[in-house]
Amino acid sequence: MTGRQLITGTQNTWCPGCGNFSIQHTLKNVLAEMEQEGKSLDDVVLVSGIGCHAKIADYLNINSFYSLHGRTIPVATGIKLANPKLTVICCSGDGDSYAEGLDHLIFAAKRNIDITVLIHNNRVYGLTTGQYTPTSPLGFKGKSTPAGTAEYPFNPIELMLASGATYVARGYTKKMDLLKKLVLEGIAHKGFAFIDMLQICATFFPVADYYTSRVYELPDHDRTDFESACIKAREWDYNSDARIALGTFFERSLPCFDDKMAQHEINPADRIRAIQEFLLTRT
Ligand SMILES: Cc1ncc(C[n+]2csc(CCOP(=O)(O)OP(=O)(O)O)c2C)c(N)n1
Ligand SMILES: [Mg+2]
Repeated sequence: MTGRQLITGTQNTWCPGCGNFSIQHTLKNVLAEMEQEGKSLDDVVLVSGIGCHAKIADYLNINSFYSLHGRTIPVATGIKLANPKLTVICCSGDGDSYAEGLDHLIFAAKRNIDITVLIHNNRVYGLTTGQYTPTSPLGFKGKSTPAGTAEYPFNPIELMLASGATYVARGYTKKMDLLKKLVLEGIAHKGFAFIDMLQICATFFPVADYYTSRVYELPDHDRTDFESACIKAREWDYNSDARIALGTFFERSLPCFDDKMAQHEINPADRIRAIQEFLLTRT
């Protein structure tokens, strides 16, 4: 199907001013560009978790799988392994993949599965009305922490570098041109691509002024230099008042998990025989 209307007619329930609108329109533009360059959108799958971010699966007219909270990445991994020719994009939340699904994020990076993970990082549980997440700043006052969190946030860029991700970037929803460039790069990257997208939650964490006054694009950064990526990643720790670097921190080329698994492919009849033998030896 070509030239399709990419935004669905489903009633949109995001709050006015929500950063998810920028992400939706960025993805729309990315998909349109991919199609113009000859890619069939029938070969693209979007996987979402559960949260405000996840509603994007209802609002974009492409193949999608609305999964469980915290299970975006294992579903995406299964889809990629079952049909490696698909382009698999995850739209996940900071609650979704930095809290309940964190182990999946780390292992997907470690395996270098060829999927693109976009984190709608509004630094709060939006859908469940404002509880803190692993990236909420120290002292964040929300529904579950009325006196402010007693925990420091972690730094997902640093975490992904340490976990072996082969493409690591950070975008911001109010810099849509850069966001589009990063998403296109992440999808083109062969291997695990991770993009932390700083996003405003208009209702529970409306910090546009904070971000807008601090963000800058990484100038003359050598993305193949791991040490320099780590230094840049530590510049802003998701809590300090430092400037916030946007762009690609790191990229390298390594063999992908899905390619390696495809080499172990066995034919379906042999697979069923192996399963039956396995079960018979255990009864
Ligand atoms: C297995 C499971 N655990 C917890 C929940 C409750 N729950 C639904 S959405 C959500 C938080 C969503 O936060 P985030 O992933 O940051 O998405 P946002 O709403 O901020 O976009 C939680 C805890 C659930 N639905 N399922
Ligand atoms: Mg969130």
